[in-house]
Order: sequence, then structure tokens, then C-alpha cells
Amino acid sequence: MLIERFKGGDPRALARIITLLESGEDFPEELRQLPRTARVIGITGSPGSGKSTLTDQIIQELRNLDLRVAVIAVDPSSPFTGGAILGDRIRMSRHALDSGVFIRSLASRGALGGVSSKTLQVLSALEAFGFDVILIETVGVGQSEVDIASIADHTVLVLTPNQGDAVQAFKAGVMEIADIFVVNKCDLPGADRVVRELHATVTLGITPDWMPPAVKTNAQKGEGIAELLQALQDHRDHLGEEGLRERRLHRLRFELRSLLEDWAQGRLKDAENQLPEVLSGKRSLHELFLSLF
Ligand SMILES: Nc1nc2c(ncn2[C@@H]2O[C@H](COP(=O)(O)OP(=O)(O)OP(=O)(O)O)[C@@H](O)[C@H]2O)c(=O)[nH]1
Ligand SMILES: [Mg+2]
Repeated sequence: MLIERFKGGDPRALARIITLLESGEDFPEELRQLPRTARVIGITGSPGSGKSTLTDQIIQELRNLDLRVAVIAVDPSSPFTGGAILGDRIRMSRHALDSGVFIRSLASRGALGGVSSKTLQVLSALEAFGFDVILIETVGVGQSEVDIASIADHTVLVLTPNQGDAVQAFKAGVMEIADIFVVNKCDLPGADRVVRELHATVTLGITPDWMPPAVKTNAQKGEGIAELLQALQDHRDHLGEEGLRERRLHRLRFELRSLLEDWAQGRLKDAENQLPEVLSGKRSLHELFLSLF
């Protein structure tokens, strides 16, 4: 049975369940009770800032610590989708045969790239499967980077030196989501300037009393990755059990809201057909509204 194989740790059963979730099946009841203990790290930033390359390096470091790692890439354009770029395929292939690593890409919701309730269900499945760390890569355009901060325990915002005025490049509300800034591609000129800019402008983020640090990395060469992991650990220590609990409550709230939104969307579709009756005065809009429940 699929669920038994899943519980027995068969990655093919996990992949199958994720496919079923994606096609709209409900989350299996038998898996709901399994504990949720994975650390969830959100990695977001502009297109091409090096998120996948960085993720690949983080996987490597975590594997060195013998942690089991899953990656969700929420973006159709991500190299994780199957490697439009040959280089990415080669780069990812080093983890392909590692049973402690599971990588899956998921379509984002609409053009804004928000995190959908399906993505959250996949996250739950990965947690239930027993991964120690789950990395979620989202492209920082539109809604996704704000969503990611609602579901991750730690949110990493990736910037690059060639972004011009890096801090101004993001729209209001985005800088605030970062628990940790990464200035990637630090081999390019201007990295120190971006770090200075961050230090000058960044105030407290969403974690109380936590000043988000800026870590310089060269993801291509694997430089600065140990420092990034240390920053993640510092943030974890800062959160403590209470802070971590807060984050998880936040994630559950987000998940609940997503489910409600999906439900409301469905009901709206049903109700739209009946709007002509409201227009012709056969029934009131309020009556129609009440009939939806
Ligand atoms: N010079 C330099 N190039 C890098 C570095 N890290 C990544 N790159 C390159 O930047 C390009 C984009 O890297 P990706 O990891 O695909 O970036 P991404 O943010 O995942 O891109 P999207 O998922 O498409 O938004 C690739 O050609 C990488 O090789 C770095 O530290 N220095
Ligand atoms: Mg990518």
C-alpha cells in the first residue's frame, strides 16, 4: 500500500503522493497525525540571483552533517524543473543518487507566484516523510516572497552586487521579510557596497530583537556557505523554542487561510451563474450569499 510504503521511507511513494496532491487529491488522513519537526528555510530573491546555486551548496553542507534534505522549487522557470540550462542539470545531478536528498519543483499559483495550498500540502508530506530540513526556493517577484516569510522558520533574501541600488530594488515590504540577507556573487564588484547599504538601511525585521545579518557568498565556488549556515543557526538559537512555535503557528494560519481562499474561489464560481437572478430581482445578493454555505 502507498501509505505503508511512504511510512517505510520509500521515496517513490513520496513522489507518488506529491503527484496525487498536485492533481488535486486531498492530503491522506493517515499522514496528518505524523509529527511536524522539519526546519523550513525559505530562499527568495530576484530572478537569476543565484538561489538554486546557493540551494545546491546548502544541500551539500547539510548532507555533510548527515541531515536529510528536501527542496521545493516554486517556480516554473527554476532550473530545478528539469534543467532548461545544461549547466544546472549537471550541477544538480550530484544529488540525484543521494537518498537523503529529495528535490521537487512545483508550479506557482498564477502570475504573481504566490505559494498555493497545494505547495503547503507538499510541504506537510515532506515533513511527514521525516526530512530534517526543507528548503523552499521562490522567485522574489510578486507575492511569493511575502508568502514564503509566512511559512518558513528562516527566510533568506538573496541580493547581488549588480542589482544597482539593491535595497531600493525591492518594493516596500520585501526587505522586512528577511531574517538573513545573502549578498551572492560576491566575486563581482560592488558586494561590499551592498553590504554597507544593508547595514545602513536595515532595521529590525519580523523576528523580534533580531538584526538580520548580511552574509557574502560566492555560490558558484561554495564560498561563504559555512557562514550562511552559522547565521541560520544563530537565528534558530535566537528564536528559541517559543519563537519556533510562533513561526509554526504562523505557518498553520497561512495554511488555513489558503484552504479558505480555495474554498471561497470554488463557491464564487458556483454562485456566479446565479447572478442574473439577482439582477432580475428574483432573489437578493444576500440570499445568494447565504445559500453558499
Ligand atoms: N559570478 C557568479 N555567478 C553566480 C554565482 N552564483 C550563481 N551564479 C550564476 O548565476 C546564474 C543564475 O544562477 P541560479 O542559481 O540559476 O539563479 P536563480 O536565482 O536560482 O535563478 P531563477 O531560479 O531563474 O530565478 C547561473 O549562471 C549561475 O552559475 C556567484 O556566486 N557568482
Ligand atoms: Mg532557481
